[in-house]
Amino acid sequence: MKKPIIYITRKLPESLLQSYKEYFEFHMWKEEESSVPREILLKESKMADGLLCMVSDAIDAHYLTQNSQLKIVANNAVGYDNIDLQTAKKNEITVTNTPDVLTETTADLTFALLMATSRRLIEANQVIRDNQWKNWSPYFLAGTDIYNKTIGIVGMGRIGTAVARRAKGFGMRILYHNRRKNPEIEKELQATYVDFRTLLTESDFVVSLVPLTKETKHLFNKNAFHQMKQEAIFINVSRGAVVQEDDLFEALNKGVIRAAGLDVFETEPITADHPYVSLDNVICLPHIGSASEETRTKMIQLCLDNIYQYFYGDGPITPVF
Ligand code: 8YV
Repeated sequence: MKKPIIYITRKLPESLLQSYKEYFEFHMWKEEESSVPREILLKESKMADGLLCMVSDAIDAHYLTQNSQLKIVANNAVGYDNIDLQTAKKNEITVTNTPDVLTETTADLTFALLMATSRRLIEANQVIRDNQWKNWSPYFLAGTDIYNKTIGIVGMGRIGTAVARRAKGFGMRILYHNRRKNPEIEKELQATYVDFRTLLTESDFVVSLVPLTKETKHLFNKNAFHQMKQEAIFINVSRGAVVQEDDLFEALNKGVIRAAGLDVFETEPITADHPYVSLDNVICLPHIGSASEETRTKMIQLCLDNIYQYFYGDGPITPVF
């Protein structure tokens, strides 16, 4: 069998590709700091049998129609809203993602944002850097507690469950809203299923872990923020577009809610002139939910294993469909 050609949209460590080289011919975007431009992606993919891509690559209907010869698209992410699944199906292109391997790492980052927003860690660090630690006063940089508070998790999938386990360890009351109830989690973590409105009104921390779909686009809008407690902290580690960004800006700016910790944005990357950056009560991170060295390596390995199993094994390990 002729070696299948795999196009990879970012520069990956050669060491990870090494053991697959006897099975595949890899073509890879070689620049460390940039993503492959659209026109090059379209051109390079033309001769490929498989694609290993990132969440910021738009694998839309146009791309998949132009490259209908592809057999597999391996997305280096658990989310796959960047891929037009309908067109992939129509062209019989298999799509895979990277569930499980990133669950705990992303839950850690969720909690890091929760702690950093509630205890104002970034502001506090800045005080030292600006040489502004002048004295001690009782409410200097006082944040708000996590212990004994209510967390409301919207999207109780793998990552939501891992966040709930951490919340239990922190002595929090756990509410969740999901497409389906999860009786096991309710039993294990004493989590309570509630409707979306109850979750918004009763939670001190509202955490978004929902995938981006037609139903969840702009789910967190003016109406939602106005239902939250004035002391509520909003955390988003799923997709930027589940939030109506102008509404969140207004809610934070006018004190409708207390603070927000955001790892994702509707259009990425954002720059320092994004309105959020002007606010002290927001922490913005550059989409690093799964960014630990160990997890990023596992994700790439899973993509490569999916591609290997598709061409040489019993089929991909983690297919989306
Ligand atoms: C990205 C993510 O994969 O898995 C997801 O859905 O959003 C992240 O883990 C990561 O930013 C690399 O593209």
